[in-house]
Amino acid sequence: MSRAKISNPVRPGPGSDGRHATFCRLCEANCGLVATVSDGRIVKVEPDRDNPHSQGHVCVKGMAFHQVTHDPDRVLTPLRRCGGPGEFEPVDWDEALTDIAGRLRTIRERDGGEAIAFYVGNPSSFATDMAMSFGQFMRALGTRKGYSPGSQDTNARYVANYALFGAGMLNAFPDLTQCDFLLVLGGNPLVSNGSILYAPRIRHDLDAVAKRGQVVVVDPRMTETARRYGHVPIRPNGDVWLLLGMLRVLADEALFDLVSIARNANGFDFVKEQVSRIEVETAAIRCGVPSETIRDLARKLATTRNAAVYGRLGLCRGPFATLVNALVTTLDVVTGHFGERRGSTIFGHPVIAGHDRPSSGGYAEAVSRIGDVPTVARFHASAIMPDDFLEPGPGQTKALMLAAGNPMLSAPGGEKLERALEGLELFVSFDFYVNETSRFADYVLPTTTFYERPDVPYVVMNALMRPFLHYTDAVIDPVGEARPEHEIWQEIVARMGLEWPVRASNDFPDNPGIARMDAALRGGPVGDALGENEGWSIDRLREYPHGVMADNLPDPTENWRERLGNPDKRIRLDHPLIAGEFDRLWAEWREPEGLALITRRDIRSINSWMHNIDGLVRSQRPDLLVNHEDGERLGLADGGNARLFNDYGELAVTVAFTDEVGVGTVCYQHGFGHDGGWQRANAAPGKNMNVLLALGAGPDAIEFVSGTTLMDGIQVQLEPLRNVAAA
Ligand SMILES: Nc1nc2c(c(=O)[nH]1)N[C@H]1C(S)=C(S)[C@@H](COP(=O)(O)OP(=O)(O)OC[C@H]3O[C@@H](n4cnc5c(=O)[nH]c(N)nc54)[C@H](O)[C@@H]3O)O[C@H]1N2
Ligand SMILES: Nc1nc2c(c(=O)[nH]1)N[C@H]1C(S)=C(S)[C@@H](COP(=O)(O)OP(=O)(O)OC[C@H]3O[C@@H](n4cnc5c(=O)[nH]c(N)nc54)[C@H](O)[C@@H]3O)O[C@H]1N2
Ligand code: SF4
Ligand SMILES: [Mo]
Repeated sequence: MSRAKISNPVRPGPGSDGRHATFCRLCEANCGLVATVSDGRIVKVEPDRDNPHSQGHVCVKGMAFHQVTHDPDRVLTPLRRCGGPGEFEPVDWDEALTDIAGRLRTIRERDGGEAIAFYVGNPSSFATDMAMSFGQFMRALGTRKGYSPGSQDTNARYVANYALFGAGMLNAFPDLTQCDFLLVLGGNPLVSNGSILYAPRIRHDLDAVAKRGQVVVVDPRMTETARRYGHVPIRPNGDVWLLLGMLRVLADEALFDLVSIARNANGFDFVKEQVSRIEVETAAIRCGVPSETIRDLARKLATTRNAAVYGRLGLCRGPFATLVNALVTTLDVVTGHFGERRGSTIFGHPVIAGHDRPSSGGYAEAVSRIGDVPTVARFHASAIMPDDFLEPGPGQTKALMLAAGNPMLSAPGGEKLERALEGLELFVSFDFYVNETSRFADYVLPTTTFYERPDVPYVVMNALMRPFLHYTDAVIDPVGEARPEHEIWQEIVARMGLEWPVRASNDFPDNPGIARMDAALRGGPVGDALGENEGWSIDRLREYPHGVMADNLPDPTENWRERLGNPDKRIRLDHPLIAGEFDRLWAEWREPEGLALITRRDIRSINSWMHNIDGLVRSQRPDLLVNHEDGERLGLADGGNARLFNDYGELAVTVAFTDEVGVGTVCYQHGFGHDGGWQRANAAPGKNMNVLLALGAGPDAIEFVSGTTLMDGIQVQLEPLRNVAAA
């Protein structure tokens, strides 16, 4: 067949002309791509049909990414602030690094390492060398103060993992390959392509589940996924009641799988006791899902052999986010759908030694200077960041190292965060754009895009549903003066006269991240034990440019209990942290008032970026979705402008009437409101919705146990805005 020949590129070597098999690193799907290089530039990108995992699946973002690599607005030399925010002049590397190293040394000697904070953003998860070396950079500087988007994303799931499994980073996910009933809560995989769910062809997987059985999507919005498979509308943050209602049905109708529970879990009596405190009818009223639907869902889950409950982002940003995540797992456990059976919720194929151990991301290893909020996976809650930068005292942040993040648009903070960033003594951003955050930096140092670095799909390697392994070389050499992050960091450390904490590896002397990955792979359950057997190493993966379905991975449902961090190797349903959250629920839950705001994603965007690509951004309309009834009641006009506001902030929005959201819910796309060095993005409509978020460690700002920013279902008000342009 000619296809194999056409799309079977060899590895021409970084920068060489020809076709390079590689993979996209924008989201967890890591789809295979084939990039054609001519004269050092990527001139064409195709889906890699020979990638045995993604099998030719891609989305519009992956097909357009080379336009970022070759974007005329890309930062290609180091930039130094020379005026107000966003005013920069080019500076040479040597001068920039010498000045940065000198100023860091002064701050460190005067105020200690904790005066240097890091913010490491989402794209770092998809860059092995960055993900695996920023911790080394922090160690070299003597600081443990890291911020990340975790408190806008996964924290609550990690804390639930910690309580249930004794290991924060040990993620479970639905095994779609054999699942016959899937209940999705707060995820929109047809747009996001799945999160904590490594399945690039996810539509095919979900179609197959639906064909064998049923997929039901619980979401306040009729999402793309809900529309295709089946929708149960819910009030924002109502899930805690839906899940408790389902558990109550199981109790009333004796539908628990007692044998499986006895085998796998502790604390079942505690669960029954909590569940006995709520009637199904009360739960139904609180979540806005009819009691008959709650009963049907519970029965269906209990009586389908291969079934799973999957909750994601929409369950991770409410006032009881950790409890809700724990209840998702509890439902699986008490119906016999956890761990031990393919087609249920499982841990992935273990690939890398220690990837999911408590030491690679535990809980509460430190607390924040302000508010005593526990760290999750070693990161602090973003809602604390402005106060930490502004409030004097021991440990106050004086210098910020920002890598691959844009907290001005992605985290809470608004004008206060602006002030906090401007007040820093030193602020260095590692990015290939000047974004809304780095416009406040003293330096923006140009880094490489994914086409300019070697990689493995590191972040998904502990969530393998299918046994896939992949490695890519860099496709092209760094563009302009761009350099990989780890190289810049090592250079800064050297110029400070400090030691890089890890010795260079003989096999990958120039890349500590890939070296660490290689060691973890080779020493792990499928590794070659450093050449002792036929297992995997990065070198061997090099022989498979499209990636490979590995044949020697253990079945993830065997010995799965051994992966639990709890010493008795059982799931703990009654951890004190969960019990505490139940107490809080019974004491603190209040009927929400007013309009509740939620977020949506678009297939053409990735968080706050990719908006400089005209072909992706020109057709996007980040309008506020408002139910017709609410719109009319509030005197709004479809397509008209409105003021969206609450106690914390306000923004002008364009309103679109819809039936997609129910009465009482409004929905906006995050990541807009551009004002950086990206010309096309700046011209796009849309505002920064995160100015509406509360700050600090109080109960209106975060869910304390996980530091989660309260972001979904927050209370807002709306009023017509006439004669003012919203966009
Ligand atoms: N195209 C695209 N893909 C992406 C991204 C992107 O920006 N664009 N971002 C990537 C990232 S960083 C992540 S973390 C993943 C996230 O991927 P997913 O976890 O799939 O998250 P979302 O697509 O945001 O979907 C969350 C859903 O939760 C719903 N929701 C909000 N509040 C509630 C609630 O209280 N209860 C329930 N049941 N649902 C609620 C929202 O309406 C939304 O449909 O996507 C990744 N993929
Ligand atoms: N209201 C609301 N807010 C949200 C969300 C939401 O659903 N609603 N979602 C949240 C979620 S899940 C997430 S993950 C966060 C994301 O929030 P952040 O991680 O803070 O920000 P991003 O939008 O991902 O910004 C990424 C930046 O990294 C740069 N970048 C891209 N690749 C690289 C690279 O390889 N190296 C370097 N050095 N830089 C690179 C880009 O140019 C861009 O400037 O947003 C969160 N914020
Ligand atoms: S779904 Fe799109 S953005 Fe995500 S990895 Fe695939 S091509 Fe890239
Ligand atoms: Mo995310």
